[in-house]
Amino acid sequence: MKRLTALLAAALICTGTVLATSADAEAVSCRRGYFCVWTHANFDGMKIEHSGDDHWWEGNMNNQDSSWANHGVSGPGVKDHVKIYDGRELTGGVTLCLAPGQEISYNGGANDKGGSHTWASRC
Ligand SMILES: [Ca+2]
Repeated sequence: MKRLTALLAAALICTGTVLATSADAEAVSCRRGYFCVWTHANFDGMKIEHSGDDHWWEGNMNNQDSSWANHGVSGPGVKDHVKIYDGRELTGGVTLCLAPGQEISYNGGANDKGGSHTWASRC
């Protein structure tokens, strides 16, 4: 049953990715207006929700991030993209940049690398 649920969740996530440009089609559990990070792929494990910047990810998320969702709300002049940096204090280069509505279930290049993030106007 757990496997079936996981498959179903994966299918929903795929659908959500396709429809990511429309704000009402968000599939993963992450509050509107928030950037969410999970310690495991496929939006599993521990989750942290951020409404603002965090330039110092705590030890239980630092270099543990494996999936990400940007549920930021767009608007004129709003910083609705999220840049994740390799190191804390926005150092070490950007490992990922998420557009509003974007959900990433896994990324090998960015996996377990993040140390801080900031909202930005663009990638
Ligand atoms: Ca991880």
